[in-house]
Amino acid sequence: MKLRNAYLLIAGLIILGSCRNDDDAIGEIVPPRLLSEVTVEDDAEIIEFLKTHFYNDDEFETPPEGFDFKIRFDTIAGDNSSRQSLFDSPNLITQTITVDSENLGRPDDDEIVDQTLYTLVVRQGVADGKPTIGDFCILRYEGLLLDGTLFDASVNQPIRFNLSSVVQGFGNGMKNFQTGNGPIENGDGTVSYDGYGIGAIFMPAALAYFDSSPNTIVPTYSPLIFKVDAFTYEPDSDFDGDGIPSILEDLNGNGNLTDDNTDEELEAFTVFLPNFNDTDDDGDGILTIDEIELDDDGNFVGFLDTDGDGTPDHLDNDL
Ligand SMILES: [Ca+2]
Ligand SMILES: [Ca+2]
Ligand SMILES: [Ca+2]
Ligand SMILES: [Ca+2]
Repeated sequence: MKLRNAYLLIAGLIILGSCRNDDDAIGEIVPPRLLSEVTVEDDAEIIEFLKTHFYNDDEFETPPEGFDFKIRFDTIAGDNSSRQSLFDSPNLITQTITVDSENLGRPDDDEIVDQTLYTLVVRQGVADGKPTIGDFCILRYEGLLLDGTLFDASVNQPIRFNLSSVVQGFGNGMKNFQTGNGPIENGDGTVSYDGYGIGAIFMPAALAYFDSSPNTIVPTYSPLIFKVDAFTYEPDSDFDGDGIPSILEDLNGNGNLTDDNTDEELEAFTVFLPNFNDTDDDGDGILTIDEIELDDDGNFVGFLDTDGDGTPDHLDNDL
């Protein structure tokens, strides 16, 4: 699995030409592209795909015997001319997510651009609740380019993802899915799930790999599709074990845990640890778990504000 954190992108990275066009000279350096420009292009490509394709909704509505509950996309044409497009499907959810070029390793571009994320929920899961980007989720996935090329997939067994260690569009798409029941032991060492959420997430490059590539198949600046099966999730996951459910460490509530780093200045010459991955969020030498309120079982109860200045103790390093 090569999904990666956007915050790991290196500023000023020079991308060698991927030679997708015949007139690209070998070794030619492709200048970095602007977030604003890529956004418009990607959204147009995704909408084009959504308007010209349909999925096997008939099979999901009346499952034929032996149906594998996999989504299949096809072009609206010929015998399929009357099929409802993905774009017109009542199962398509759109979300707006604001992306700062700084988080793509481009602070000098100084751009803040809204992205549209499209999630097709083909079947909702039977379990209550939906994962957040602050949770671990057990799932299965396939990553595709818009032309249908498979570039990545989980194989065989379900995989467990921290939804903030994967590309931003993935975690934010997963939060639209109710999950299912399981794990159910199959008796041969494998497990399965039933009643889980099924769908696909369509994301612009700015919510995926932007100017980098997870492998040689994915060109830079590619919009992507992930087909997903949302098996189950772990509510109130705590990625750094500091006692705070990770979703509560998205301080600016923007669907991105990687851009909240309270002690960023202190970490300027060391390791940059966003709060969801930092056990001492304010860098005052006192662990966060010792600056919050927990019950006798160690479960999160709430924040403390000892000096009453409106900043909770774990984010207040002059306390
Ligand atoms: Ca955030
Ligand atoms: Ca930090
Ligand atoms: Ca933390
Ligand atoms: Ca602290």
